[in-house]
Amino acid sequence: MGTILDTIRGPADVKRLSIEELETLAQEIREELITVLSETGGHLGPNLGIIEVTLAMHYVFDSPKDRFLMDVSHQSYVHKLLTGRRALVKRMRKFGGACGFLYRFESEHDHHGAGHAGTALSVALGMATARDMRGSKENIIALFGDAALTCGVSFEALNNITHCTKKFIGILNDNKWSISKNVGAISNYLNKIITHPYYNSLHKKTTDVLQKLHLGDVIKLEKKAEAAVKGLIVPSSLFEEMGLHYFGPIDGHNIKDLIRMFQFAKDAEWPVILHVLTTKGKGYEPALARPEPFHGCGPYDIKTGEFKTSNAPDAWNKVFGNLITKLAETNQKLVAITGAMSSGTGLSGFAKAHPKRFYDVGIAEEHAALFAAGISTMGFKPVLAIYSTFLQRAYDMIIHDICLNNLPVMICMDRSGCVDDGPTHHGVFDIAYMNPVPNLIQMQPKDEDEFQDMLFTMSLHNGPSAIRYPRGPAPGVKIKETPKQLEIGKAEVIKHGEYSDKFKGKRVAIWGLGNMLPMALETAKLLEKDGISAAVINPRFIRPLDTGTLEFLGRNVDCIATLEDHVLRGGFNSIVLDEMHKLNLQIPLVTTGWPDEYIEWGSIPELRNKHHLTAEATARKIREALKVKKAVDQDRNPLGEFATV
Ligand SMILES: Cc1ncc(C[n+]2csc(CCOP(=O)(O)OP(=O)(O)O)c2C)c(N)n1
Repeated sequence: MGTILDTIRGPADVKRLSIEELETLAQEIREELITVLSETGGHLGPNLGIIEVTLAMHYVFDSPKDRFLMDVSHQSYVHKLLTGRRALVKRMRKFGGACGFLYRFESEHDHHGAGHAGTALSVALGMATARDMRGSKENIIALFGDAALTCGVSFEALNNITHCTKKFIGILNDNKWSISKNVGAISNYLNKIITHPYYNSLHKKTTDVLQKLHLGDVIKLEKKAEAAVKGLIVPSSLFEEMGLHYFGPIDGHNIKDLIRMFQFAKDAEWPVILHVLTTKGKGYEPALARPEPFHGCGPYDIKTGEFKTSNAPDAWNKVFGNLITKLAETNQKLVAITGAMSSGTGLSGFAKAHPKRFYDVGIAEEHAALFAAGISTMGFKPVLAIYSTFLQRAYDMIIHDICLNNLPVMICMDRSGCVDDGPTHHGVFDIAYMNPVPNLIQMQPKDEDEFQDMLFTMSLHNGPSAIRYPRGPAPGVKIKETPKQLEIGKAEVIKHGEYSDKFKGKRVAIWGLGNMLPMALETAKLLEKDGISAAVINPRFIRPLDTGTLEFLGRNVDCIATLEDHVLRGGFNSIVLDEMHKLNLQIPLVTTGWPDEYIEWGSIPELRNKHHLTAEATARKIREALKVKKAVDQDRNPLGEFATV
């Protein structure tokens, strides 16, 4: 027998259901998500928690005319299922499948793509303001989590709402969890509301009143009526003082109550904040028991909730966590700071081992960078561990506070390079944005052991330093007992080539940055089969670049190649090209990296293949470059000899 979910082609099909049918549909969606995500992985916990809220939103409002904004938008899977994207959701985050976030180019129901936290309220306010300017009537609804209130930008929006519009609907989805347990004073404040004796005693009364507000009633929210409803709901001075009309807490799993409250908000002529309580992972025992790993997870066994793991070596983030925890044992000045990503950055172990030197500041990268700057001025060594993509938020603080003041902050950029989440999460801009900043050194390790040496070197460096490393398994090399201090700005020649005249015209030096070094070695092997001699270099330092090694090689080979897990525009290659120009090295530069576009989601091998980040493609380009150089040199020199550079 077909399910109700089978009949849902779009929001119109949701609107014709009874409450009982909506409740059945909620259950079917739960089962669908648990099953699909057990194969694909994805944001299971947040989506299981938001099913009833999303159903009620589609029941009351008219998407796509009415606009739904979702903060981070990792909780948008249910919305996708209700807007004709069930087949895409079955291939969640896979190459050619659904984007794991709202994505404007995927559906007319997605009005703003996001993946970073704290954007929904401001974008929604922009839309509401534009609606008022053009005189149209659509509803703008911003759904944001309790952890979005740890982002300063959310407060910038709240502060601005009454100044811009009279009609605005915010739904605060409070499940007490960020990825880990939510932190900070706002979180405590929300908890106070929930545990307020008022709430418990009045909750039943509230529900009774809501029952009386008949479905389909158009409630004209006169001041009196508002007061009547509000009297039964715990007041919140935080929102009220900002001129916002707060209603809550509301049971976020009671579809009937939600529909009535949303209808009420729809008819209100004031900015409204609805405080909805939900349970992350609702309906799936393993996700309830372990909300943190099930926030965003890989494939799992449905019955046991165990994750399907591979035998790959430890991931870079885990290696980082272990190394920095170990380093903090001997260096009592090390302090680790995370912006709500303690497990993601691998710092959970550090938090346990050194609780007095660990700070989770919430989703507040700008604050985290300033906080680190402050700490560093008092003789401590802050380790600012933030994903490359989220660090974009703190760029001004890096330039204006950390580097201008030449402060010894260790900036550790996880997820540098492409990741499977897609364009919101790729860390492919950090070389470009770090390169122009004075005083900063930046590096990337080739393996775990060098990672240890680099962290050690950073811990001894008396100025700002940054290190980038990717997502996924590290190579799996053994880490030596005692780290070694590296010479700043010195590259490592992994393999020398033949530089003699015997190979003239057939010599290349390949610089493989960090996780691209194995591809550089593979490229060298392919070229050697054709009699081309290839040197392979591990740059170690992006800034300062080892210009001595570059010059030596540049004067002894016929072509230089760079490989990087970063966009080509402004990437490592452009630093090399710049130096080649200064050194007057007139030989071709072959570049491999990501093109000048937003890269989609999918597995890393699929993405690399599609965008030609492969050894084969690099070798092909090098052969071409050598051919062109030969032709040009012969043209320049009628005797047919190669011009020496
Ligand atoms: C700027 C930024 N920093 C960090 C993250 C990583 N992140 C993704 S979801 C999330 C927690 C969101 O919690 P909340 O807003 O309460 O929504 P919930 O997951 O509970 O539904 C975090 C920290 C991010 N997406 N953006």
